[in-house]
Amino acid sequence: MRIERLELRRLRLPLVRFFETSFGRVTDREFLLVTMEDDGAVGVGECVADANPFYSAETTRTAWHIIAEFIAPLVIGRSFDHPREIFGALAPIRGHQMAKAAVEMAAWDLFARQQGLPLAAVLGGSREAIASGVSIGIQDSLDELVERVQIERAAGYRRIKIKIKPGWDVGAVERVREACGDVPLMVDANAAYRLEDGDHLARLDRYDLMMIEQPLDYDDLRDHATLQRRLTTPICLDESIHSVRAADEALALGACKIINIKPGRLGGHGPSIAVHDLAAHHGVPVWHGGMLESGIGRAHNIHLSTLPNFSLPGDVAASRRYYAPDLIDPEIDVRSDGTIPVPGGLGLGVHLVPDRVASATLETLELPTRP
Ligand code: OSB
Ligand code: MG
Repeated sequence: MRIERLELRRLRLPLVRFFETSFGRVTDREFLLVTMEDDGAVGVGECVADANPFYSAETTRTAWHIIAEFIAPLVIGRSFDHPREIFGALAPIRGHQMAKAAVEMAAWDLFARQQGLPLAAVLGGSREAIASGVSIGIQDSLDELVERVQIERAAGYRRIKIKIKPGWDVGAVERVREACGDVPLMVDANAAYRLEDGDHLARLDRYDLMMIEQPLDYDDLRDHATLQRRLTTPICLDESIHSVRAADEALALGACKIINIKPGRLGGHGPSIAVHDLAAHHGVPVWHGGMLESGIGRAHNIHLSTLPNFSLPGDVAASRRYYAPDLIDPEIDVRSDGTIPVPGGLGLGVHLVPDRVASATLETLELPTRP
């Protein structure tokens, strides 16, 4: 595979429904698409950085800068035998995992198409459908929260995650348990608590939650390890697992019992497979997180979720929960049993609808830039 050209595109899409986490409410989503070309073959990746640096330090504009000025010169005109070489080729650039992932993942799609294979096969996955869960944001009232949980359960989703923050935590879980019984339930705090809140968080232990995701600070493994010893509920780490090494340290410290894998947070499919394998080696299950992706990122997530240690339902749900219409055709849909079939065909197995992409586009850049 020889990377001839990249196209960078910044887009914005309105969300079907607002999404609120401990770091705020969003009503639309800004993201980048990276298109990679080699001799007429094309691969696409999505950069999951947001317009703001609240979930991670990266933004759509830092990713644009890093891809255009630093990543493109390292890959354009170069040949790679396999896309797993790309992340290593980007090692001179410190951090900026989401920028790296967008390019790396486009290369996996391109490579799979050139090989005449579905992306899942190239990634090493085998299942033909994935188990799907949903992430439900903070609502305006507990009644609305219960209503959302009921709607998603009726749609078939295999587990429910609710976002929590101080003031919207134990009471919200109690209310959902009262109204919805023993649904498979977990919570995600997006780093909203401190170790001093340990006694308060331990009140969640009585609700039989599958896990509590990222209760403490985004880069804090030590306090998570301390907190895990005080909780019976398993801790799952999201934000903290920003590299294969961080995963290794978290497992060594006992900072978590479950890992959320997001290829954007780790630098692409290559490092995600490494974390998947490492967790499996420790007997730790993983599941696939979500970043409110458009159809391109969503399709990448589905293919990656076919690896064997993705043994818990993830946050990869149907397109229509997010965008109407999505950028791709056909959309990603969930079946009534809560599974999503892996798109067939070559590479991602989905295609962009050009006029939808055009109307969502804010700016584009071709690399190398034309004189
Ligand atoms: O913490 O998992 C998270 C969305 C944006 C940023 C961070 C997170 C999320 C979600 C939504 O929970 C997952 C999804 O439905 O895509
Ligand atoms: Mg999370």
